[in-house]
Amino acid sequence: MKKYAFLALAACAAALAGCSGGGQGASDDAITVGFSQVGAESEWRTANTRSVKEALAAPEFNLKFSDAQQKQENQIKALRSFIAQRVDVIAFSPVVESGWETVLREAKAAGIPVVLTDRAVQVSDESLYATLIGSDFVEEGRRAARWLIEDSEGLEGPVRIVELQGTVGSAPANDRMRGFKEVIDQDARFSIVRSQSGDFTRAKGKEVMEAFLKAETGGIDVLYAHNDDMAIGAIQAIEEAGLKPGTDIRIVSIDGVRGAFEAMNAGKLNATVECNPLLGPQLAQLIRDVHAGREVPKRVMVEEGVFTRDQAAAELPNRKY
Ligand code: GYE
Repeated sequence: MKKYAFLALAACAAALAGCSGGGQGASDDAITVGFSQVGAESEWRTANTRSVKEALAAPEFNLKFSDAQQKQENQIKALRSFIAQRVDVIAFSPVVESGWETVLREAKAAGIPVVLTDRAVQVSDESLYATLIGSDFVEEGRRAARWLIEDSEGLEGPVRIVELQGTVGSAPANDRMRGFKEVIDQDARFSIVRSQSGDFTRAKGKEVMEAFLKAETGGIDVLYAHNDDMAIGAIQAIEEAGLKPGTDIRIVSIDGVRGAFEAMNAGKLNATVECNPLLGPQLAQLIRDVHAGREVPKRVMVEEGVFTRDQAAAELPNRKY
C-alpha cells in the first residue's frame, strides 16, 4: 500500500499538475482510470468534475484525477504519467483540438484505451481513441442564433452583434462560432461586428466586453457568449458602462448553469442554450465497456434544450448544476 501511495505521489509530481485521488477504498479488481480535466474555468466545469468524480468512485473504480489548469502542456504530462503508471483506461477532456497525435500514439502502443469526454480532438487516425461522449457544439451555436432570429421578429436591421469566444482552438469555441454564424448569415439584418476570446472565464468575459463597449461607438445590440460565465462577466461590464443588460443589449449564451438562470430571473440575460455537464454516469458506462472489450459507438451525444427568461423562475428549482 505504502509503495503504491509513493508511486502515485511520484507520478503526480512528474505530471506537474494538480493530482488527487487514487487507491483509497478501491477494490482489488477496480478499474484504474486516469482522468485529465481541462481546469476549473467555469460553473459548467466544476459541475462536470463533480459528476465525473461521483461516477468514477471506489470501490468499482480507482480514479487518478489531474487538473490541467487549461494548459495542453499539463494535459500531455498527465497523460504520459497515466501511461507510465499503466492505468487501465485513460479519459480526458482535451483543452484544444489539435496536437494530440504523439501522446495518443504512445497510449495506443501501451495498449491503454482512451475515452474522450466533452471536447473533441483532430487526429488523422480515428483509432487513436475509442469513443467521444459530449454535446453537439455546432448545434448549440445554431440554437443560439435561431433563438435570436425568432426573438427579433419584426425588428429592423442592422442588428450589431458582438461575440465572446471560448478558449482559442477548443472544440466548443470552434464549433459554437461556426454553428451560430451559419444561421445568422442567412438573415441580412444581422452582422457580427466583433469577435474575441474570453477564455470561458468571467474575468476575461468582463475585460473583453469592456473593450468591445469602448471600441463600438456605433452601439452594440446583441451579445453572443460561448458560455454563461463570460456572459455573466460581460453583464457586469455593461452595467458599469451605464447600460441595461438584457434590455439595451440582448444577451444569449450557452451552458444553462444556475448563474444563468439567476441572471435571467433578474432580467439581465435573455436566453441560455443548454449544455449538460453531468456526463459522469455515461462516461463510467463507456469506461466499463471499453475495459471489458465491448463494442462502443464512436460518438455518444448528450441531449439538451434552450431556456428563456419567462421559463427561468419555474425551471430554477429543478436545475442540478
Ligand atoms: O461550455 C464551458 C467550459 O467544453 C462544453 O467548457 C465545455 C465548455 C463549457 O469552460 O463553460
